Amino acid sequence: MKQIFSGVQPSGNFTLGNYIGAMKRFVDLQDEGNCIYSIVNLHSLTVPKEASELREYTLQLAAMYLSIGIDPKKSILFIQSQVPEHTELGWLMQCTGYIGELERMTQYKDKSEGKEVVTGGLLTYPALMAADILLYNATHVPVGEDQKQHLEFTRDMAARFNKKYGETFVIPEPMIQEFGGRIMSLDDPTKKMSKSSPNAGSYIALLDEPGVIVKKIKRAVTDSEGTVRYDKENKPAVSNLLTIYSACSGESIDAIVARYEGKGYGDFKKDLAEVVVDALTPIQEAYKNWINSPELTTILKDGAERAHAIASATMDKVRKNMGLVTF
Ligand code: AQP
Repeated sequence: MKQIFSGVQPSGNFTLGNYIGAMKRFVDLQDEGNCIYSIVNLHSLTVPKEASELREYTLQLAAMYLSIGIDPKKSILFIQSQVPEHTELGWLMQCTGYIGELERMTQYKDKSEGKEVVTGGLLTYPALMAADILLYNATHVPVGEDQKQHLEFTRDMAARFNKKYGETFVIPEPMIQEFGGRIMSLDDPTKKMSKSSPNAGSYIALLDEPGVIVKKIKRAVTDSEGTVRYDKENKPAVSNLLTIYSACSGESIDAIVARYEGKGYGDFKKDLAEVVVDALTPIQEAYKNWINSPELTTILKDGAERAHAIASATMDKVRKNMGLVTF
């Protein structure tokens, strides 16, 4: 049986990139194994936030998980900071990893570039992520392509720890989709679609109104060729739009390309907007109910208890193997 773990940061504006690259898949995986999904609020602190903002985004993400179809009867849904073993193992992972390894992470380089102030947490983020995954003996971790390097780091940490202290951790496998593993910005197909982008036109937020989605897709960059075809290298913008179309409609790229033969980008974009709106409307409807539901906190409390039971058993083993005295 697969043991599946993944997390999303509550940094607001969850995007179509988060959804297509990772969250959409979380739903189907509920029938393939034991799923544990986290709202990784401690990771969000690597870029400083207002307390009120973090609180709001945390509950929004919980509502979003439930709105896309995460079933709390099948899966464990919890807030990372409510299970203190994450920070404890996070520290032990910092002491297992090397500074050089952390400094090589492209996400650290990208997010620290040009910043006046960079938190220590931004550098050690992958150690906390390794802890998140290893605490639950995860065999599989569904993530977008941008997390591939962090997953490699997690695997290295698990192997290094096992070698030094004896068999303790399961070595997890990344689950990265070939199509949709990296959804690109609408205004620049060389950058990934990111919820913290200062330009709201570069991403589609899952809660964007239909009119906003239509506008954003209309303004999305394409190229001067005028032909709808998939060619990631020479036509990255159009290929990205085709990937979004395919992920939202369930149709193959070939079938979509065939439909737009001889037609221009205008028709394609108009239909794409419709397809995206159709995919997001049921999520947005469900969200309106979940965000105001008193059940939300009950689900998160129950999730934290169930997560804690697994995490504390792992930590007992870790402390014993590492020589951290317990009485
Ligand atoms: N553009 C993307 N394409 C495919 N997958 C993506 N993911 C993120 N962006 C894309 C995947 O979404 C999951 C949750 O991401 P996260 O919230 O943990 O943070 P992130 O990877 O740093 O994503 P963002 O949207 O860019 O957030 P900010 O702007 O806050 O840093 C992950 O599995 C991720 O791979």
